[in-house]
Amino acid sequence: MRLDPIMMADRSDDDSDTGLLTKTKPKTKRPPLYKVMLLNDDFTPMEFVVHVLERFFGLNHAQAFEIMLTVHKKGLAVVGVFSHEIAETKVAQVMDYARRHQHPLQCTMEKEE
Ligand code: TYC
Repeated sequence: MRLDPIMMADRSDDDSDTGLLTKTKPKTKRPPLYKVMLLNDDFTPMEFVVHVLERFFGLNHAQAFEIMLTVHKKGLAVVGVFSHEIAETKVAQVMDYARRHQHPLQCTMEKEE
């Protein structure tokens, strides 16, 4: 049964003329993710950084130590990937905790491409 022309105007995936499928993909874009990074400095004690990684990122001691060493050697490392809201919270928690303990530790976030 053919649909009348008035109905056709509303059908973006109509294939009744050629038999070729021209369906348009429904756009359901996933929200972007954000990398949370720790930056190296010369003053924050290694044990403090390990503690921060355990406390705020749920890493075990070995994982935390390994990431701390990567930051120490390379200058920075991604410590986790989160939604915008969670990433913002992690950054704020780390920055506040470091400030309260008078360490210059820096934590930042960046959109994952
Ligand atoms: N470089 C610091 C030191 O030698 C340790 C350190 C590691 C500091 C990681 C910050 O994000 C950091 N005490």
